[in-house]
Order: sequence, then structure tokens, then C-alpha cells
Amino acid sequence: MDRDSRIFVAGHQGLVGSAVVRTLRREGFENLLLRCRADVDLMDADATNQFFADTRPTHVIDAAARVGGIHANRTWPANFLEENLAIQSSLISAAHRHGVEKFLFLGSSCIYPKHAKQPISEAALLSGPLEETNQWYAIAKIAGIKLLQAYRRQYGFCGISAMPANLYGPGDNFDLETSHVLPALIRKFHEAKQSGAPEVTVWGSGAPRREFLHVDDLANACLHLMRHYDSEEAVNVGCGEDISIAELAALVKRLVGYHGGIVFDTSMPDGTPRKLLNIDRIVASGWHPSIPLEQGVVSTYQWYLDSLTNLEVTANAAATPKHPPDTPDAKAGPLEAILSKIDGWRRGGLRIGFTNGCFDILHPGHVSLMRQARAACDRLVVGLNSDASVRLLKGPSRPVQDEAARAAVLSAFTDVDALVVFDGETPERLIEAVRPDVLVKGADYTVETVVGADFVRKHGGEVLLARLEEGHSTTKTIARMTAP
Ligand code: GFB
Repeated sequence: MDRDSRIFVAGHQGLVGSAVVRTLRREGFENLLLRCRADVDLMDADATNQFFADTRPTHVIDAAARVGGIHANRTWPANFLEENLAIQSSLISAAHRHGVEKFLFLGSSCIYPKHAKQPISEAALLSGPLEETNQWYAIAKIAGIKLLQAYRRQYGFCGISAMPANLYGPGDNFDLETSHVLPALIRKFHEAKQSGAPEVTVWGSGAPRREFLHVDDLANACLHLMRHYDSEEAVNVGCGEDISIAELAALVKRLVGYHGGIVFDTSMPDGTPRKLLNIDRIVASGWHPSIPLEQGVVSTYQWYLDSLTNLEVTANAAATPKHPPDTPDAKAGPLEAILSKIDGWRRGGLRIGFTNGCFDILHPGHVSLMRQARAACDRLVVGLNSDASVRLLKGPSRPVQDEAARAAVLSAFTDVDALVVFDGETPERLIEAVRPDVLVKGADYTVETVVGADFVRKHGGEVLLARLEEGHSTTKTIARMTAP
């Protein structure tokens, strides 16, 4: 891999992918292919294949995956198994078909048996039963390693697999339901410090041991492996030391500066008792971890604090729109920019709401819809039909106001936090990209007829029907305007 290589970083907005992009750029790699889910759905084999045909990457770093902590793994086993299988299969197949020179697949230390001998060497793969909570994710990742081995043996395809320890760092997910333990503890201790809560609850017994690797160390290792490693055998990437969850909680508590107590909730699962990786193989190839845990926790806590400040700035900006109504507001923007904004909100633990419409002539019914939608979430994203889309749905005389005017007026609503214009008849693709926690439409719909309802519910979200305001609708408004 050299500086001219066309490198596709799959999953570049996630914890790992964003660290890989940072590292590649720092090392002078500029020819990066970055696509978010709305551009290419990697679970869709045809779309992925087309993307490879169009862009012809020479190298792929596959950091795209459905990931989450112990509770998420236990709650959504079908998503963890099915989505990861689909993503890695379409990527590996397209990469082989379109002549990719080298492919790096990322797994996790949870692929190893629950009671593997410590420290766990790569040879422990498939030597015993998996841990129950994350077996679904582990099976998918094991299938990824095996698929690359099979492609290497059958086609000579150059695919390698790296298995990192538990990762953390800037850009981590701080949502308490779906996150891993380290960001969860940072957030819990921080919020307890702010509120003066007497104690913080830590899941499980505190006895399990975990090895934590800073994501920038992993990104470094990815680059190292792309340059120096070529074998069908997976390679472990860790820091070489582990710590119990009780010790980690005490460390985070001290670094955050919280002075209350810690209680353990043993109704929550412990998961694997221990998973310390043997990192002899990667160390022998010339790579070493460089970020000590304490330093990594301090900088991750700082990142978390910064992201909270950014949220406050965004919220204040939303409360006081600074733009005159005829200029596009900062809330509106291209999909990629809005998605990355949403990503930041979600990482900060905020609940994302979504509603959509033509919003051609705004009336009190719209004001009420926005208010109800915003009351059900922390940040409201509005999908606005483009002019072409409104013409398609309502006929050639519509819209009355073009999309720039409609976006400008909507952006002035304090209840609206972000706005995206979409083409086509329905916002289905947009909803899949935004993945709202709550999807809101007026009560002239039923839950069954709301576009995107199935998708949102399947992903743990809810659909809300907003109360209608008697006597107000765009059709009635236009009828009044055009009445003789
Ligand atoms: O990080 P974590 O969710 O994942 O949990 P795993 C590690 C340990 O921390 C478990 C405990 O024993 C949890 O019970 N824990 C304590 C907490 N408090 C909390 C908390 O507030 N949040 C969370 N999340 N945990 C995951 C796998 O396993 O590791 C994934 O499920 C993946 O598939 C990932 O492999 C690396 O280390 O148990």
C-alpha cells in the first residue's frame, strides 16, 4: 500500500473507521474512498458491487459492522448475526471481483471460546464453546475470517484478519443501552458528579477482566498490518494487559473526579470471565501499543466533554435562529453533513426524532406537528420533499414555494434541529440512513401506513402519530386562496 493507493475505509464514521481515516491522513494517504450508509448500503450485495465497479479501490480496510456492548448483543442477536454476515460477504466478494490488492477484515477478541486459556493465542479459535451473550456477533466474525481464508485458498485473494481487544477512544458510543463498558462508565460517573448522585451502578459482579486498547493504537496496527502482514491466520491486536471491571470503575471514577459510591448490579450479565489476548504475533512483526489506559481514559473523557459542549452550542443555535428567513439556515445541509451531526447527537446519548413532508404552505397544523415531534425526542430531523418530489406527488402546480424557500421557513422553527431535502416518492432511504428512535407523522396516517415504520420498529424505535389541528391542512389553505 503506498500513498497513491485508492483505499476504501468501510465504516469510516464509526469508532474504528474514523480512527483509521485520521491515521491514514496523518501518514499522507489522501486517496481515500469514504461512503456513508446512505450512499452505499454495504448489506446490499448489488449496491456494493456497483460501488466497487465504479470506484475501483485497490485496498480495503473493513471497519463496517454492527457493534455494541454486552446488553446490545444480548438484545438484538438477529441484527448482530445477520447484518455482519451480509456486510462482510458483500464487501469480500466485491473486493475479489474487482481486483482489490489487499483487504483487511476486523473482528474482535470475542471470537475466542468463553474459557480459552489466557492469554489467548490465535490458535484458540474454534477450540471450545462461545460466550452466550455475544455468540451471534462472534459467529459472524468467525465466518468473516473463514471466508477470507477460503478466498485466499481458492482464488489467491490477499485478505488478512485482525482481532482487536475491547476498543475505546474518541468517537466512541456513549449511549448507555448500546455502548461498551468504558464509555458507559465515563458517562455514568460524569453525570453522577454533575447531579451529585450518591452512587453509580456498574453492571455485573465487577469480577470479569477486560483488555482495553485505544482505537488510535488499533488504527496504527491496521496500517502496519496492511504494509507488513500477509497470512491467512488471524492476528491479535491488544495492549498486553487486562484489568477487572471493578478496577476499571475505580479508575474512571478517580479520573472523572467523582466522590460517591459504586454498586454492582448482579442482575446484569458478566459475559466472558476474561479475554486477555496473546499479542506475540503482531509484536514479533514489529508493532507495539503506545497509549497507556490511564492516558487514553483521560483523553476520551475530554473528547466526551467536548462533544457535550458542541451539543450545547448546537442546541443554543437552534433556540435562536440567526439567519433571515430567505437564506438557507445552518440546520439544512447535504445528507452526509447532517448524518455526521446526528451521529454526534446519538453518541451523546440523545434521542433522535424524524418527520417528513412537503411543507409547502406552513400552517398551525405544521407548528403543532413539529412541537409534538420535538417533545418526543431530543433532536428533530425533518425530511423535506424536493421540488421534483412534490411535483411527482401533487402535480405540476405544486410546490407553491420552492425547496429553498420551504427549507428557509422550516429552519426558523425552534423545534427543528436539522433538515434534509430528499428526492423520490418516499423518504424510505433517508429514514434508513437517519435510523430515528422515534418516527412521527400526523394522525391522518395509521402506524401501518407510515413509510419507514417497519424499519424503525425493527431497529428498536417507535412510531408516533401526532394529533391533528382541526381545520388546518395545506389542501384547505390552497382551496381558500384559490376560491373565487
Ligand atoms: O464492554 P461490554 O459491554 O462488552 O461489557 P463485553 C464488559 C463488562 O463490563 C461486562 C460490564 O462484564 C459488563 O457487565 N459492565 C459494567 C458494563 N457496567 C457496564 C455498563 O454500564 N455498560 C456495559 N456495556 N457494560 C462485548 C461483546 O463484550 O465486547 C461484543 O458483546 C464485542 O460482541 C465487544 O466483542 C468487544 O466485553 O462483555
